[in-house]
Amino acid sequence: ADSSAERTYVMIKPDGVARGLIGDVISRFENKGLQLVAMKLVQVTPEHAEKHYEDLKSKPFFAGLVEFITSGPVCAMVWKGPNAVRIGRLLVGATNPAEAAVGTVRGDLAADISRNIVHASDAVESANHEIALWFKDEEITSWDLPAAQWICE
Ligand code: DGT
Ligand code: DGI
Repeated sequence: ADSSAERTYVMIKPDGVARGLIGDVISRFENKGLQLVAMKLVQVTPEHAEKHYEDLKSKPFFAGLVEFITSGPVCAMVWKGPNAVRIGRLLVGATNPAEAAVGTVRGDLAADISRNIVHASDAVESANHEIALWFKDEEITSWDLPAAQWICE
């Protein structure tokens, strides 16, 4: 498989949008060398939020998580590039901002686990599942990153 074609689902949550951090988060992904192939602002419904977080249904914080994620628009994106999933998780940092390394989105910009600004898929399989949940095929663009030859061999 061509690892340069790997894609990941990244979402700036309502706290990140409300705090004016969309540009900061996007810059980090652009500067790293990943390619933005789809993006939209979405007011999430509770049904859709429950699907996105279905793995966490049994957690005590599930209701609060759904309430939070539906409380304002999110910025839904698909990023592409070599090891996009792993690199996305690296840029985002540990789930708990109190444990996230400085230099990551959560390490630099967040303080509480329930307001951690951004989501990034944790595996290739979940990325494919999440991309299909959030985007129609025709919403995902295909374009050439002019700098690609300077980013990967
Ligand atoms: P994400 O990107 O929001 O799907 O989260 P992940 O993949 O970084 O973290 P994951 O799937 O291991 O855990 C899901 C959520 O469960 C996480 O955002 C916070 C919560 N969680 C995980 N481990 C703990 C824990 O030890 N204590 C508490 N209170 N919550 C936890
Ligand atoms: O993939 P992550 O977002 O890093 O983490 P996850 O899939 O384990 O959890 C999804 C989100 O749920 C996470 O980003 C923040 C929230 N969350 C996780 N654990 C807790 C939590 N929210 C609260 N209030 N309390 C938690 O323990």
